[in-house]
Amino acid sequence: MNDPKYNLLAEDLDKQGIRIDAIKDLLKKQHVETPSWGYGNSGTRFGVFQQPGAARNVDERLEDAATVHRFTGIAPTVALHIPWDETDDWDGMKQYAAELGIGIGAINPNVFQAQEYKLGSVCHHDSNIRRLATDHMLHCVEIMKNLDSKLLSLWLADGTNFPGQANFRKRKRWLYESFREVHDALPDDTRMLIEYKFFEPAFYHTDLADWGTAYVMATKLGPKAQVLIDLGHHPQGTNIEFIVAYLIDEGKLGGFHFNCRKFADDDLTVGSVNPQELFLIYTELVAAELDPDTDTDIAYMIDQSHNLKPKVEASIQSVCNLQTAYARALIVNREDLTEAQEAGEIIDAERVLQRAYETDVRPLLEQVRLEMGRDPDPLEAYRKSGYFEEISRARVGGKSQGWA
Ligand code: PSV
Ligand code: MN
Repeated sequence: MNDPKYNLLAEDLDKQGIRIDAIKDLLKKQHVETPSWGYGNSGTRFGVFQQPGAARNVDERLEDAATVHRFTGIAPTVALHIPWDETDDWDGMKQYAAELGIGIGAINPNVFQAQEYKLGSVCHHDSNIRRLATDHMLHCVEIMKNLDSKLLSLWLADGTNFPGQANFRKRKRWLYESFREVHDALPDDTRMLIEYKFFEPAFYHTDLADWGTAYVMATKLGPKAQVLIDLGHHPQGTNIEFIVAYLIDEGKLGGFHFNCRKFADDDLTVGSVNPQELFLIYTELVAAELDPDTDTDIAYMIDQSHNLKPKVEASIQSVCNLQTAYARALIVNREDLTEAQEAGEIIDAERVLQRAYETDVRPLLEQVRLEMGRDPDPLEAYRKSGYFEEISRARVGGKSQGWA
């Protein structure tokens, strides 16, 4: 028997002409990728903290990602960062991931950590460094082929810290030259996602500073290039839902990195500080998803590497927050919204959104999880499973993966 709260919600939606079964189907198809780098020890630039049970190697990172999927049911892939997740046995990795019940998602080249990249990677004034960075990206394209990955996710730390430090226009052209080579090496059924960041680690300028710069590059490169929005990478006050709508309408939104911009390097829980903003972002995403004339293929990924919260729990919490935002956006009464918009009724339009946002979607999500064969409360179920105690006991020694 269904929970009475679920039945009430179904009735209310039905009265509005919204079919709960269709919503449940979409919720069951939701796909959120988690990052391998979210499972190893990490920190801030002031220090790296050791967490009990933190993954020490790529196998353990895959195991944690699979655990998040086991309890949430909607996180079936893991993104890799190269060279952090480099191996000489890609087939073995693919097989191990499959045994764990997950697949490999986006491949993220790292052209920011090696000493050579101190003054930039593909925007460096020295052509040897640019070659090194481009070759690394091409190497990642080969890895994609080995792993059947369809996404190359590119973020550059390139930028400058001082006026006059470098020639902006030359850097722009070098960036394009390198991305051109990478774009052309990509198999036709794959995409490169271009991620921008307004600041950090460079603070005077960054070479891909905002959605506009990423959009120009993606457009010049061609159909295999799209823009990736990382929620952490904007100036405070930016209206991200507008960027989402704009890029979707241009066919150029390819991916998302979810987190929270209250923390500069993007590592806070998505939806914890500003759940309403997340709901408004999802409202735009769902609008496109429901529009038969709009073709979207957006890769939803979390980009968080927690150093205070236990990592697997934080990932489960984040995935569940995304599920909540999606559910709320799905129950927006689109007809009423359009009617209010077209009548110029601002208060009514806002009330349509509020009605969905203020709805308690927990009974719906619990029902969906039960129907998917999962526990209705993924976090509690994880806590009771003993996984954390087991990894805390087993994973001693080893070292943190990237930031130490
Ligand atoms: C950079 O801040 C970023 O958002 C990029 O996506 C990186 O690949 C990731 O974080 C991990 O450092
Ligand atoms: Mn990111």
